[in-house]
Amino acid sequence: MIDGVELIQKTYSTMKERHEAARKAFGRPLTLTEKILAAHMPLPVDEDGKALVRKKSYANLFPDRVALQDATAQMALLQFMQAGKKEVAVPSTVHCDHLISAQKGAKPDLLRAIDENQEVYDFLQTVSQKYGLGFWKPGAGIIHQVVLENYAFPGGMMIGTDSHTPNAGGLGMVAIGIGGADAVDVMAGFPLNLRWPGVIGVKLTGTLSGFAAAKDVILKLMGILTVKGGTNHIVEFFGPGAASISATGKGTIANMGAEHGATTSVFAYDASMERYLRATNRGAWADLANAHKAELAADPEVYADPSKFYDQVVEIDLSSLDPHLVGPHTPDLAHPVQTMKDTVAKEGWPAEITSALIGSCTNSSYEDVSRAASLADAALKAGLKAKVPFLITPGSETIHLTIQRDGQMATFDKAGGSVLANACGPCIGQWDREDVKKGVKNAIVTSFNRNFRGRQDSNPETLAFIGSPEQVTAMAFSGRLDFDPRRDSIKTPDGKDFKFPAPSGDELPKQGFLVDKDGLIRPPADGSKVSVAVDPKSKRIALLAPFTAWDGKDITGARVLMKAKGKCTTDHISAAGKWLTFRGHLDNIANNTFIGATNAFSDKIGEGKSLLDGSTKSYPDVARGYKAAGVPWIAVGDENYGEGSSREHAAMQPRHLGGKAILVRSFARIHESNLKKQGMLPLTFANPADYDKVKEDDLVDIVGLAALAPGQQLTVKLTHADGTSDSFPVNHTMSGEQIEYFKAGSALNLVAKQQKS
Ligand code: MIC
Ligand code: SF4
Repeated sequence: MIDGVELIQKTYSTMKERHEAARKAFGRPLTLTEKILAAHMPLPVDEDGKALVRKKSYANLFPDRVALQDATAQMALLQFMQAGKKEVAVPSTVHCDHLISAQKGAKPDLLRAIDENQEVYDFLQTVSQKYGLGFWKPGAGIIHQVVLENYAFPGGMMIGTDSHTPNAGGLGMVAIGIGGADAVDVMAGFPLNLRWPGVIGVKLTGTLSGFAAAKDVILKLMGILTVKGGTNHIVEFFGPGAASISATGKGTIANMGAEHGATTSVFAYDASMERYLRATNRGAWADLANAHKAELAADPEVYADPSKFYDQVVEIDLSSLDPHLVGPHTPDLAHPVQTMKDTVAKEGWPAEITSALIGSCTNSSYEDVSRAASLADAALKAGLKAKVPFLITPGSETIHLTIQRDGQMATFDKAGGSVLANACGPCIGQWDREDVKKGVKNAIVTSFNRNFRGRQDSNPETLAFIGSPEQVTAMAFSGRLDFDPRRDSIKTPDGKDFKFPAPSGDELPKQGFLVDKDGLIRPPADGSKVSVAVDPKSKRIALLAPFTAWDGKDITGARVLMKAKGKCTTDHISAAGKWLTFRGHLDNIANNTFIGATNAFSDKIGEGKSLLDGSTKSYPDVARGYKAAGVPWIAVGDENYGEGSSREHAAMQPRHLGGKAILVRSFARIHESNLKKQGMLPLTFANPADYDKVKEDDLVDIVGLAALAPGQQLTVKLTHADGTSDSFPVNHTMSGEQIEYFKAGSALNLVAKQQKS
């Protein structure tokens, strides 16, 4: 299997010719998105020269790489084992980052994680060895940072079983977050079947200065696009301002694009990417990219008249951009920091913060850490220390070693900060928080990307706000949620007023990176002798049994297990935190199904009524009761259902517990695709107001399945408890192939069937 510079050469070798074909097919100049996608599909025209792809139709794409993180890799690789392949068809890596929880600091936390998760790490390592995947050990770093440092390249395409895979867009790659079953397709040599995206152009003008950081670009954009504004679009950044942002800053912007729902975000190749490639020992890649500059940007006509080629154009002037905070509970509630004083008072939010956390996959570059450390250093020199717990998560061992050498770590240490393991830790709820009890209202600030209720510390009363590492660091010293470092000062121990200077720091280390040499275990040339041990009694890993195929009939007499009110993210459907333990064991993790969802009939969280006996129980218990009694059920949701994570558990668990369909106002992209893969029917109300017709005691029929076809509506019939009924049309977006998944019981059943025949 080719990798490294040869892989790039291969991709670049046919790029020009494919772009030309795509230009002909579309009959116009191309955006960067279209160029990269066209370079990763069989020629984008049919024999008559007609375009094979149209907006909203599905394209077959062949990504260059696959990356999996430990919490999603378990289920993905369990499925891959069923696909009957000898080895992965494209270069793939596994990264151990999500299962390390933050308790006492980097070293002890890592040792404890290795001990506690031994069984899972052993499983992932042996599967990797057997099927030819690279295995990045726990402690090596967070998937997206490691990918940026080692694998991402301009004009490339990758997929990752994590929603923040778009981070690699900072290096000009189309990097898409997907569920495990989609990754299995690509690792098995099949294409990624992707809905052809629209393209949103974001023009950046001016340059960042003072406290404004790359993070503020995406925080501002979140306020504009909201959590669903990017859905089924790729966001393409361009303009003079784009070139002024470092490659890792671009990574931050692309990473958090997951929060507005975009398929991914991407930047054109420029000097900042060249600098980053050279600093990470990939000079030969930069030389290749330099030789293909025109192919690694949109056609000039697009930049000359953006509104003609992009579906939507947003303009952000970096010179007048204010530092922002977003939150609480949703990443699209954007506040310029100077407005926080009034907003905090008006909303009754706690004015004091209880913790400040920087780092994570989104913001842990050398530049981020250096700029944050410059503020900590200035505060230290004025005699100040962090007022609240100040936690720092480096993104990779390479960053960790480098900031240890260059002194930023010592600065954080002196300021009272704690450097955690190179892992997800508090960002995914792996935070053993002892300072604030559950149920106590409090505010925290992070430089992460997610702030759903309960996400970091499982406390629904924690109000989490997101800002740049610079803003969060300044707040760690002031201790206040309404602190604007450009305006406010802090009293020093000797009674003076200390005002932060503007942050400063090197984009890249002057002495180069201290590279982590031990993080990766490469697979042997022939892994066929490696045996993958799964203890049948294990509580953490269980081999999968295939889901049952469709019985050819309409669904009749189904119950409404759950009707969600408001936000129902993947965290609400399949919680993380302590539940990460069971990511390789479908039946055990199913015990968290919908425990975070708000019941639209009672406003209670995580519980509903069983129509078998009228009792109120936790959703998983109600579902198990229905399954045992042979009663089918559906779940109902509102807008952007399944927002957030790529975890396919949120689709597999309902399926495992006997669910037949998920009926909502709208879906988040990855989750909708995961449902299709697992043989669940993802349906949307043709008329959104019909959501209100669904009652707790209804019997539900889904009619028309025998004629299921792309674009064809189905009918939902509700029989209410009082004998009256309602019936309305529902939509689906399944392609012909995806309908076959439903019929076979799952996509994997189909692959296994094809493999046998
Ligand atoms: C997240 O940030 O929510 C996660 C945890 O990284 C998820 C993946 C998971 O649930 O394991 C994601 O973003 O896809
Ligand atoms: Fe890990 Fe958080 Fe990044 Fe997800 S968003 S990959 S949990 S650091």
